[in-house]
Amino acid sequence: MDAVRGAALVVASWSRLAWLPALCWSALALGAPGSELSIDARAADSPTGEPPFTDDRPDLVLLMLDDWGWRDAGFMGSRFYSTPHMDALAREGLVYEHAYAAAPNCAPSRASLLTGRWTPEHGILTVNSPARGKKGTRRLLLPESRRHLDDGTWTFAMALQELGYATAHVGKWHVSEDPGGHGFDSNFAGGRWGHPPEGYEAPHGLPGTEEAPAGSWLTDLEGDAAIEMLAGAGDRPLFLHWASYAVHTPIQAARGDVAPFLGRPADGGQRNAKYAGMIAAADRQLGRLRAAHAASGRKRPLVIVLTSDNGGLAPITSMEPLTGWKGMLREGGIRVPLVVHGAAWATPGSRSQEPVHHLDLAPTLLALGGAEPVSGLEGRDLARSHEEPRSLYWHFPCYLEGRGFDGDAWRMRPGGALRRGRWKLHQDFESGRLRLFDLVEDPGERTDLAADEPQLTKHLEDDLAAWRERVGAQLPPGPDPGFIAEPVRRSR
Ligand SMILES: [Ca+2]
Repeated sequence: MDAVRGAALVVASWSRLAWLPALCWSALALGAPGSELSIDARAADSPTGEPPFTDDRPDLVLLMLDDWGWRDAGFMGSRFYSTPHMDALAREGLVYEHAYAAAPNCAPSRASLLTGRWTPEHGILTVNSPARGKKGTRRLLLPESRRHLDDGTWTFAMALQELGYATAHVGKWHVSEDPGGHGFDSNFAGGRWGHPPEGYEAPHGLPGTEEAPAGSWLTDLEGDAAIEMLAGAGDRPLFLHWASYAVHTPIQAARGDVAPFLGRPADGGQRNAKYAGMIAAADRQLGRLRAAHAASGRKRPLVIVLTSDNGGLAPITSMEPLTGWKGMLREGGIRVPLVVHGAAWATPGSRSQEPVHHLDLAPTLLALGGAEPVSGLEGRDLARSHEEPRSLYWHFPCYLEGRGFDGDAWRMRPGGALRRGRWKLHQDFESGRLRLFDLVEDPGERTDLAADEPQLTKHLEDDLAAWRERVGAQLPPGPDPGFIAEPVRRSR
């Protein structure tokens, strides 16, 4: 990998925010469309002519892999993949075993994480059109789904920027044309693309990789860029949003990364050596970043959050005992790994079964960055203990083609879901059918308890409907008059 370290990475200039003499440490008002969000700094003293960034706030790294499944790491139970650096992070940090993405596919999930908003609030409900699959095969008309966030849409990166953080994006962006419109000072490889358009081996066709030498691999270049961002932050604390292109399709990895997995026995549906090589490459870059931070002389502590934007893609990987995969509201589509490392409250070696959500990351990272609680965000600061139960919601009024669960002709039909405590409710918008699962007893969502628990089912259905009303979620407006016939069911 040394060959790529000398690559001339073109990283956008830090100069725009090299100095923020006018930064006001009190009551920074940050406008967000349709809401009043205000940020107050709490960690730093008022500037008195001294450089304003002499505080001890941590560097914040959010490392999010793409389509990285819930069991795609040793610390999540895989015996096929090899993730020593992630496993060390998990051992030294807090693992949330019931963590959820806001959506079962890329762009809506990412838009929610960045804005702290439910998908109906920012309007990106799926990737591309909600009416996917062949014409004439969809039973319902569908509400509109936005492709991108508008430039200037509030993200918590903007708030961290206002609080004096150097803000850097590395990797896949996918929610607009340019991270620069959403609070990032610098960008490596991010844009509208949902996967590397030219593949993982150079040339990549992504901004910042133009001079990457032949034979270099994108995940390694991301690691180089991340380390460069660290150096570029100077005296300021850094927020690094490292949304790696790995491990999204195309499934490609360097020969040396694949070799250790060739011939390794399959384990619980995990058997793809190239995919294992992609995970190994990402794991190695995490290790490099931690080593670089330790060697950098930076006095700041480092907080790392490690997660994925949605479930893994079958049949490339398996989330067993969870069922379903990327694109579904079944657990395998939305439950993701989540580790918090380096925060005072993230007790080393601890594991939590509390249901948590990517909407929690904006308030959590803002608090670590010195912001007062932000009104208008529904997520919870994970630093605080929360006794009171809450519901988590998903809204996916969309069709997704592809390999469905249990032979279904669709990967996903229009529907919604709710998690509250141990319970998970699914609502199918085509039939109105409700299904209820006890995720503690039945993590694979195989035994429908709706008929056994009618009162609970009705209560959760009402809860989901009230949430839709509150956030302006649109239901399918009616039957599709162009419907002819469903696609043929696939055998499993
Ligand atoms: Ca994804």
